[in-house]
Parts: sequence; C-alpha cells; structure tokens
Amino acid sequence: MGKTLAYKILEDHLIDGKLSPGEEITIRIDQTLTQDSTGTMVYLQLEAMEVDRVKTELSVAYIDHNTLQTGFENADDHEFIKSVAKRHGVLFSKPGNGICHQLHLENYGKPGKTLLGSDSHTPTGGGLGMIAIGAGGLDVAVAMARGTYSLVAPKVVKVELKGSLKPWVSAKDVILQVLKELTVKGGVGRIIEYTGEGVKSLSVTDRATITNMGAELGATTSVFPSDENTRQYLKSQGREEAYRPLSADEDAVYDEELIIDLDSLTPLAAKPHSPDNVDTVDAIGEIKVDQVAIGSCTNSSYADLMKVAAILKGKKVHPDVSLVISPGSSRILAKMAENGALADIISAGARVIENACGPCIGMGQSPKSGAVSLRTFNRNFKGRSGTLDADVYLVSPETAAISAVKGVLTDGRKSGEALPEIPDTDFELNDNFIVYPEGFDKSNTEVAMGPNIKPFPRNTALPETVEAKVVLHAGDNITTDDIMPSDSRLLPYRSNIPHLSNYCFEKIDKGFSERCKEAGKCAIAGGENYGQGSSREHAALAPLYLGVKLVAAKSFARIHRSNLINSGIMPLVFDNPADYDDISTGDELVIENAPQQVKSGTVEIKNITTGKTYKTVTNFSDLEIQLILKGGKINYMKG
Ligand code: MIC
Ligand code: SF4
Repeated sequence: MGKTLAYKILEDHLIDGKLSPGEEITIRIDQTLTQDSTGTMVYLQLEAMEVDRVKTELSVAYIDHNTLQTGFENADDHEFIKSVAKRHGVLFSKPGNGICHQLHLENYGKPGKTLLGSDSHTPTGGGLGMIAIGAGGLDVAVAMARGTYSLVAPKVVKVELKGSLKPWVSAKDVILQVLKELTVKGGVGRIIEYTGEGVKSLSVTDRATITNMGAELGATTSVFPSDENTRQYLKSQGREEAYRPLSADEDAVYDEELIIDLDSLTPLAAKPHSPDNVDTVDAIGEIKVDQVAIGSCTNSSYADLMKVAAILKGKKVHPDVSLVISPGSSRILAKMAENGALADIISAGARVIENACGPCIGMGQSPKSGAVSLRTFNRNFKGRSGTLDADVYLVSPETAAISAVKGVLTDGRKSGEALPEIPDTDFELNDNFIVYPEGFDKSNTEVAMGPNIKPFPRNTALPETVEAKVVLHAGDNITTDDIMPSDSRLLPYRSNIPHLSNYCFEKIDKGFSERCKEAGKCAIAGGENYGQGSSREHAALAPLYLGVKLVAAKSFARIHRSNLINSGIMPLVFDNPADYDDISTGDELVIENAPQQVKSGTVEIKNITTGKTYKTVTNFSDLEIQLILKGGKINYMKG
C-alpha cells in the first residue's frame, strides 16, 4: 500500500508508538522556532527544566510580535529571550528581521525535516515539504530539551489541485476555498496533503500561504511535495543544498479527499468574523473600504509584495483608504528598496511599517470605529484588529492592492488591468540580524529578568474530589483571542500571568476574572471547537491562575486542548452534547474519585445545583492521563 508524504516524513522521525491514525506517537523534532509573545513562557519553562544545550539540530528564537515598545516591558522580554537563547544554544533573530514563519522559510526550513513552533502558523513550513506543527510553549520547550514531541497520529486528507490559477486569483483564494468547504474545525485531527497537477503551478511561497492558513482549519499541519519549484526557491535563498525531492507514493491511500479546481476559482474573501465565512468578491459587491493592510505570515513574501507594487505603480491610493504594508522580512524589504518597488509603493501613498506581525495581532494600525478593513492576514476574529466594531475581510494581496486604489472591494478581473509576472530573484545572504549562540553558555551568560517577568503558575496534583463552580457558559468556536485577548495594551504582559489574568475573557465577558476570584475553584462549559485559533498557552495559564479546574465542552481545538492538559486542567467532552444546555453559570459541579475516573476514560460530573449527572469522555492518551494526575507537564517532568 502506497504511503502519503506526511506519513513518510513521520515514519522517518518515529521514536515510539504505532503510526496509525488515532494512536499516540512520539517523533523526533529536528528544528524548533519560537516567537516573543509565546516565547517568554517557553524560555521560562526551558530554564525550569535545568537543561544545558538544546537537543534539536536547530532552534531559533524570533522577535516579531511585541515590537511596539511603548514601555520597558517588551524590550525586557526581548532581552530575556536573547539571554536564555545564548545560554542554551538557540539562534536569536533581532526585532526588525521580520516575521518568524517567513524568516524560517527563507533561512532554515528544509524538505523532509520536522519543525515544532510555539505559534499556530508554524505549518507555513509545509510549503517546503516539512512536517511543521504549531504547539503550546511547554511542548516546544520540551522539544528543545529532549528533541521529541508526542502527538496523536492524524488522519491524512488529500487535497487534489486541478488545473492552474487564472490572473487575479492566487494562493490565498485556494486556501479560502478549502476553508469554505472544510470550515474552521474541518481539519482537526488531520494533516492536509496537497497533490495533483496544480501543485506545479504554485511557487513555494504560494504553497506556504496555503499551509500557513491550514491552521485556520484546525489541522495538525499541511504539506506540499518538494519538487523543482522547491529547488528553485531554496536556490534563490542561497541554500540549494537543502533541497531533496519528496512526494507521496503514486498509489498512496488517504483517509479523505477533496478536489479543488484551480481553473474555476475566482477572487474570494472571508467575511467578518471568521476565516471560513467565505464568499466570492463578486458576490460581496463593491463595499466601501476604509483600511487595507497587506502583510502577515500569510501574505508578505517577495512575490506577494512585488505584485502589490506593480498594481500600485503610478497610481494613487484612494483618498478614503489608509493602506498599510508590513513586509515579511528584512531581506524582502532590502530587495524592494534596491529594485525600486518600495518607491512605487510609497509614492502611491502607502504607509510602510516595520517587518513584523504588527496590525495582524493588533500591535498598532487598529482601524477607525465601524471601519471596513481588508487584510491579507489569516484571522478576522471579532476585535482582533483592536477595534471591536470593525469589519475585517481576509483577501489576497492582489485584491487588497486594487481595492486600495479603487476605494471599494474590487474583483481585479474586472479592473481591466493586466498583472505582471514576477521574475525569480536571487537574494543575498545577510545574517546581520542574527545573534549566534557560539561562545555562550550557562556559565558566562546570566538570565536577564526584567521586573515585569513573573514566574508561570503551577498546578497541583489532581485531588480525589474536584469541586468547581461554573463561571462561564461559552458558545461554539470560542477562540483563544476570546479567552486571552491580545493587543498592544495586553501583549506587553505576556510574561506576567497574574496581571494578564485580569483580562481573561474580557472582550466577551467583563466580569469573568472577578467571578473566578470569588468562586476560587472554577469550571467552564463550552460548545464546539472550544479554543480554536492561536497557540498561546496563556489561554490555559491565565485560567489556571484564576482557579479553573476543568472545561467541559462539546469538542476542543487541538493545540488548546494540549495546553489545558499541560497545565493540569481537564478538557472533558460531553458524551451527550445536550448536557451543555443543562448547565448554567453559577452551578456547583463535583467530580468524585477524580483520579480513578480520569484513568478509566470517562468522567461523571455531578451538577449539585440541578441534581443532574453528565457523562463526559476524556480521550486522554496514557501520557495525558499522567499529566492530568500530576497537575501538568512541568510537575510530571520534575517527577
Ligand atoms: C496569533 O496569530 O494569534 C499569534 C499571536 O501569532 C499566536 C500566538 C500568540 O498568541 O502569541 C498564534 O497564532 O499562535
Ligand atoms: Fe504574526 Fe499574525 Fe502570523 Fe500570528 S498570524 S504569527 S500575529 S503575522
């Protein structure tokens, strides 16, 4: 029986377990990446593990999220991360170098390797034929300390790409179409593997746009074959030696299949407030646009920005539109400065901002009240832009640029303009933004602890009886942005959980943290796909700090579920989804013989207030049972 590419790479890295969907496996991790908004926790945890050098082939610490330095906090975090990176043999990428995923693709990604990153968009590396997985910070710290990662082997979905894209239709439209068909939870427990003749027509950066936004499907990761386009991309980055051809066997057997016809795709947009709320630009119509933001780890490659420059050249950004562009990397920006494209963009009236996540994570450039903002990013959750009543639409760079000129959402095919081909370009190697750890270790480098950096909260072992009061009855598709909001005001506190926890759930429920403090021991009831979105473990650590003992939901998103378990908080799935409706805020819940029940795979929750009993299933692996019993991963590792 032929093998899928995903399973070939996993098999190559298998250390323990049976490689079959649903089974727990442990794989070797070749590379890790961290970024600063999750990285402070990762490096606090790495320090707590008392290891010396990292066990991976390569680990890189990027600074790209919290680059707005309105006080000492973010700069202190950068310094802290730099110091721990030096102590443990991790490369440090200075702020200004660019966005972690774009930089990793350019500089370090290699076909056939495994990459674990403390950011949900780590699957960007799948564009290069890697198995690149996003995880909670603690899992990434363990991967650095031990060189391994445990996960449940996913199913593999074949997405066959037929034909080739037409002008004004791009990779972003491909992934928006997949999102439309599979939805934000359609990828949970799955790897999305792209095949078919259409693959050849996509460059590595096109592929990376698609695998990047596979995160929005809830998928474990997404992967493309490694072929001549891969060789060409690596060559352009001065790394041709990293190339190796990789593909699935001709007769590979997949668990599920989807066909996307590239020929018939048209420009698409994800409407507010979910990446799977997709429609054609044509059907949405020419709505007036106030802001256009181009960049992010999804769409800030050289080719993307050169297309934007070509569309803007010699034109004027519409008087009512604010156009903001954040390039993906210093290398791209330098090249565009050299070849004149940057001048074309600036002359048209665009604001060019730092090479960083920026507006994507609400770090500046929040739109005006009630604005329509078109963004080439990957998430349009309500409030994520920093403006609660803004309507954010996710579009391709082509659609964004032409709409910025016209002032209304525009289907480029109707603009009558031709799009130029972007020729391949070779980049000069430049590592001036990289601090290498050579010559540094624990003996000659102190940990630089700013006053805002506080220890992370630790749980205690699971007691015999768990008592908890329901503090929130949340709906479906609760995002980690809902649980632990992020914006320029809160991101500086990513290394200060006690402070951050005051803002837990604040965008959807202002009284949440106060209610937790009063209750002491708390429970949350959730709907489907609880915890989708970002990998931030703060969405588990802040509830842990506030006394949350369990979350009972209809279903969970993968990374958040792991983060809860790593924190010793029980994610329990209602056996009968209707039980969710029986629970109300304020109900008193009890779980008796908790350790025994956790080991057995089903847990009964008694609702003292209503007198009802709910059966929940745990789906815990053997390791996860241990983590819950010990009160989290750090306790487990410390014995
Ligand atoms: C995001 O896009 O939400 C982030 C910010 O990159 C997160 C990580 C975080 O919350 O810090 C992610 O996607 O994992
Ligand atoms: Fe940064 Fe946005 Fe990408 Fe997250 S999604 S890594 S915030 S650019």
